[in-house]
Amino acid sequence: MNRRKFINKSAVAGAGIATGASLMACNDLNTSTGDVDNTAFAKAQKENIKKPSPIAICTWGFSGATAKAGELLDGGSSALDAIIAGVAVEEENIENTTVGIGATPDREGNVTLDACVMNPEGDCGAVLAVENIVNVAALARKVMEETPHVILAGKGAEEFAYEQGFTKQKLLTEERKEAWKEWLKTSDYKPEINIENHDTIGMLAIDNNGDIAGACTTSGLGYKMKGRVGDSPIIGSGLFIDNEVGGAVATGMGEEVLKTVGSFLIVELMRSGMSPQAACEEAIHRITKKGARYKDFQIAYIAMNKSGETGSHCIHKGFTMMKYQNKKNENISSSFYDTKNS
Ligand code: SD4
Repeated sequence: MNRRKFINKSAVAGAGIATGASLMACNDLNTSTGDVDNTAFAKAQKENIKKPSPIAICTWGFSGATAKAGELLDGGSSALDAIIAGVAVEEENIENTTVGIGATPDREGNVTLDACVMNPEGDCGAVLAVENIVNVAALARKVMEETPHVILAGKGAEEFAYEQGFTKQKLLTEERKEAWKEWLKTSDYKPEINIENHDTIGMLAIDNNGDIAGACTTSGLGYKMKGRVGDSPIIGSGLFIDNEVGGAVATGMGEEVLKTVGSFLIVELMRSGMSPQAACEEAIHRITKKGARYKDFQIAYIAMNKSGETGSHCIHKGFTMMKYQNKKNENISSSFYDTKNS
C-alpha cells in the first residue's frame, strides 16, 4: 500500500470511530485515484448527525457578544448574521482595548484593525490593517459578498468601506493615546500573557439549519510594528470553517498561530474523527512541542463541530470561552497546557 492510500485509510478509520460504523461503508476508496469519496461521506455524515439547537461560542468572557448572537439565532437568524452582530458588540465596546474603537495603537500611534469571516458555503472575506472603521467584521463580510476578492488591505479596504456606506470614525481614544505615550518612554515590546493584548474576539455559531459560520476581529498586538498583521484575518490560521465538519478560531500570539495554521489544523483533525476538545489540544501541542518559548506567550483555540460539541484549550491558565445555548450564557474556563508554570 502506498503512503497516500495508507493516510486515506487512516482517515476513514478515524471518521468511523467518530460518527458510527454506518459511515464506514460510505468512505469507499475510489480505486482509480486512491481518494476517499468525500461526497458520499459528507452526505452520510449529514444524515447521521442530529442537529443541535443553535449555539454561539466566543473567545474570552464577552457575554454581551454571545447573548446578542444567541438571541438572534433563537429568533431564526443565520449563523453569519448572528456572529456579525455578536462581534460588533465588542467592536463598539470602548473598554475593550484589543478590538474596534478604543483599541491599542501600533508603535506609531495608529489603530489598525484586522478581521475575517467565513460562511457555511465556504466563502470568506478579510480586511487587514484598516484604519478609521469600527465594524471591520461586517466590512470583511462585504469583501466576501460584494467583491471578486477575499482580502482587501489598508487604504483600499478603507476606501471600499466608505463606498459601502461605513462611516469614518476616530478609533484612538484619549485613554489609549495617553497609554501609548507612556509606553513610548520605554518602547518595550512585550505582549503580556492574558493581559490587555489578548482580547481578540473570535466567534463561531451554528444556526437552526445546522449551518456554521465564524468571524474574528481584532486590533492585533498592542504597539506592534506599523503594517504588522497577525493571524486573526488570515483564513486557516485565525479562523476556519468547513460546514461539513465544524469550525475553529484562535486568540493570542498570532505569529505562532500563523506558523502552525492552527484553525485549519483543528478542522482537519475533527474531520478525521477527533472531538473539538482533542483537536484544540493537538493544535496547542504543535506549538508547545517546539520548545520552551511558549512560556512567554498565550494562545487559545475554541472549536465546534457539526453536532454542536464544543472545546477549548490554551497554553497558560486564564483563558475562558463564552457559550450560549438554550438561553444559557456560560463562561467556561479552558483547559490549559502549562500546568507547571500557570
Ligand atoms: C494577533 N491573535 O494579532 C491576535 C491578537 C489577539 O487577543 O488574539 N489578541 O496576533
